[in-house]
Amino acid sequence: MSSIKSVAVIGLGYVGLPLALLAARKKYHVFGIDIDPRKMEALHAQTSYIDDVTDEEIALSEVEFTADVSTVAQADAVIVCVPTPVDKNKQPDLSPVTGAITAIAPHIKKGTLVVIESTINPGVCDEVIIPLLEKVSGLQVGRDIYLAHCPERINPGDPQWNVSNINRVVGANSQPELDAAMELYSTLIDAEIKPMGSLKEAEAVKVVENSFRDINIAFVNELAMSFHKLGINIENVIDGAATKPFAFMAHRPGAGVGGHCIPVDPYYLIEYAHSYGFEHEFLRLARSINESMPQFTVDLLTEALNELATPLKGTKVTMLGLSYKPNVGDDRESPANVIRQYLEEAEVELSVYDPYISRGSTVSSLDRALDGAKAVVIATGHDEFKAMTPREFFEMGIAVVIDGRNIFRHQKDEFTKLGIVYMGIGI
Ligand code: SAJ
Repeated sequence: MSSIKSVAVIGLGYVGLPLALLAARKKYHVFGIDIDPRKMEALHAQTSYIDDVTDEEIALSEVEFTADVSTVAQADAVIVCVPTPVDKNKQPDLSPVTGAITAIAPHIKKGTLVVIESTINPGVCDEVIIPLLEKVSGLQVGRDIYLAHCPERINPGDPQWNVSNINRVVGANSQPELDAAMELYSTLIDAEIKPMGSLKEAEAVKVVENSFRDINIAFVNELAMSFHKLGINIENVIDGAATKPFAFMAHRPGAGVGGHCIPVDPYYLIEYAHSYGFEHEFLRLARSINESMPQFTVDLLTEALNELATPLKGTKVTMLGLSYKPNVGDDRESPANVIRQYLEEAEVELSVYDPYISRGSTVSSLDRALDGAKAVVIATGHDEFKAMTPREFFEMGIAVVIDGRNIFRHQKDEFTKLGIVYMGIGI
């Protein structure tokens, strides 16, 4: 394997674009490839479409942005960063990955290192990617071309952790392939690069770390629904448990689990193990608990309006937030979309506002969103919402606040004193 001087990054989303820019800063000759014409148009206009990437970074970068996949022929390494969503039946959808492999395979040259960063379940490299790569390229993986897996770990909106400083794992099926990938990533990432024993081990790391998060969130969500009936404040209890300096990791209850990773990755492992005859009952149960939280949130609204002898139907309700996490504009798998669907089915008079997602909002400001509303459902904990006070809700005539992210957990009594029916998730 010749030393790597040029890198092609396929897929310029929240994973691939920061990676391409990083590789260019590390003085690799970088081709940034994406088939989406809108991305190409934005990049050539030096305009960022990723929250964590500035226009200036694009303008200053040496990356050659192109939609022409054949440019991979000029690259010593090709890194695949395309999405791996699940379909509506929660089945893993590998078509973006197989599409990318099919597109690059006819053009990659002998000696190329191919790295998959997309999140894939154990077995996809061995059972899907290698056969496809060899069939379409006519080259033999492990001999003519090398394959490694380095699962992405981007955390959108995180001010501390970014593509350059997050520890990574790298897996391959032979020492020369592992060495080549370790050499590449050790020049890109200023953090620990841990070699894994195989492609499968590296694939398993990502789905395990994100399933770990999903089951821990499900744990506190189940406690929240239990404690709602028991009259115990789950957030205070978690604060108490978190004083234990070891063997406890605080997670927080909420209106549900969204995003591109956490609600998706467990299904990769669930489905793969199922195909080999093992049922991940625990992972499935955690998924079903987390997927029940939007309904629990709407049930709280019904319960609160009942206290005012007010039906859901016809009531002016404002949902604040569409994004799956605070202070970013990303509603993929967002629980807010499920809450919205339930509220529309209940025929409430619905306003929706998310400062980061105008396309899904029905109004363009917080004031307009709250104007005339009787009830508010907080689905995302954006800072703009947190900045409000109970008195402001009162002065706007709001009678019910359902706090799906417990952002006002410390002002619960203040709401009550103002005569507002306030309910959070387990508090
Ligand atoms: N959530 C809870 N309770 C929690 C934590 C999260 O309900 O205690 C919800 C959030 O509201 C959100 C969803 O879960 O809807 C996912 O939240 P997240 O903080 O995990 O956000 P992500 O999807 O951006 O997760 C990323 C992941 N990074 C990668 O997969 C590469 C995840 O592995 C990280 O653990 C996470 O960032 C992080 O630590 O912030």
